[in-house]
Amino acid sequence: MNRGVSTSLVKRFPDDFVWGTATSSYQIEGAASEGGRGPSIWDVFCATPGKVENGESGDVACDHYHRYEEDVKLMAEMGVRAYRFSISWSRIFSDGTASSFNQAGIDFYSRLIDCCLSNGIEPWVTLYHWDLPQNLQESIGGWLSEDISDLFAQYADVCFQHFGDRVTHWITVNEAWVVSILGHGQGVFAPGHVSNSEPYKVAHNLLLAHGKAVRVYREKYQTEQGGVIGITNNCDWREPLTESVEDKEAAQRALEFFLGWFADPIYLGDYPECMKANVGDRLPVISDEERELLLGSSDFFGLNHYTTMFAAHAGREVKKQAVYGNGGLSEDQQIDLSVDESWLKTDMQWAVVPWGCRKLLEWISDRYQNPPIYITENGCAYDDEIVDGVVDDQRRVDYYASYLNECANAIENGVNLKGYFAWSFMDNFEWASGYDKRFGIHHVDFSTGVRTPKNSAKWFKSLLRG
Ligand code: GBH
Repeated sequence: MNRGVSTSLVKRFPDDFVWGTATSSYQIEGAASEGGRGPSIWDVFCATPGKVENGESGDVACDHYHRYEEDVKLMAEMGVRAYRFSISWSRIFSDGTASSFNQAGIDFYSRLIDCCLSNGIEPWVTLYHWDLPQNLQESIGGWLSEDISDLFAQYADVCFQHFGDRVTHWITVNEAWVVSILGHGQGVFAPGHVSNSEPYKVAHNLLLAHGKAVRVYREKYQTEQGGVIGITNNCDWREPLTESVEDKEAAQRALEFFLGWFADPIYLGDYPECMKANVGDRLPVISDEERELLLGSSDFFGLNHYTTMFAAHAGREVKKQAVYGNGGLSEDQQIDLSVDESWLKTDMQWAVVPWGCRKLLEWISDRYQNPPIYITENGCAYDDEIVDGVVDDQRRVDYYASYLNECANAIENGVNLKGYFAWSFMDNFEWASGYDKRFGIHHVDFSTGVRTPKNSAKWFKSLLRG
């Protein structure tokens, strides 16, 4: 283990830097039909043949619903100060609407929050990490509906009301890009739609949902409760393939389509120009009223980052690429993506490119006037096994050490990075990839539920002790 590196590494982060780990409800909780929980679009997607690897689902997952105390203790043992988890909307409102309010759902999250606090861990709560109540999909069309943003705000309101006395860090929506592109463009995630126009509508409604939830928080709770609220977006870095002006513009365009799509409306008041030009009337127009709702609606910049690709200008004829590797609706972007064959790859086949993380942080800092940034997810999948009670995941340790090194470089270059959450606290249900892809710093034996800290968890512990 790399202890020498770790002690000098941690000193390059400010004293009040927030160190945490992250999970999401559907990926870990299990207890799918317990405690009054209604079905979500992921239950239905998993039950659809051919959608998820080995036909797996989150029915049991890590059984965190029953084992949360043990999990929080393992976090405390590691020395992290924060735990980012998400609330399952259909545990709070089983059919998605206020008339189906479920006290048992409130009680579960209330116990979890108390457990975090009594272990010295700050809860960072995400309100939407993809598990939309199935009834809202069926009855109104889910994120395509004009009504969805108000329903989300009502659900958020109830969460603030019940948990806001103890939760002071809120994230409205996790990765609107994934919901839009993977859920409604490529159809590889729930609800499984394939379209080149739905993603833009869905994205617009997700932004409005975020904005309306923030407005409720600010008007009714924030002053009294003194918390902060923001949105978390995901972005892979895009490096120009060559020094040509065309490729540099292509990489910039790719970043604006990826992250600017969601961050520009919030920080700059409108969608990026290149999106308006290329997407035309499939891109909704942000009205004056909506601009006012969105502009300045995030107290911090939440960022999930995993990997990097080269971007090149593709002209009119864009090669059809593998579903997972085409970076969205690539034909709208006129982008060709590629990777360097020499880059290491994780089990997701995502390239390990630490400097891409620094460049992305610097890009965000430049474009959005140096906002406070929290990396709310970063990590990698490797399937290292337990041997004699030890999981020697050196590749994961190397990944974290190298990405954190670039985070420290970014801070030294003036980026206002204030926290970092490792994805994930434990191996879990990796969506369409099922249980094969292990992102945890704790190993989970899915037949027994037994958790084992991997060497990466021990590495974090020694890092944080420094
Ligand atoms: C996150 O999304 C999710 O928030 C989390 O729930 C999930 O478990 C975790 O990541 C791990 O997957 O195929 O080379 O083009 C990740 C978002 C978007 C990151 C697509 C990688 C594709 C890289 N991902 N991107 S590539």
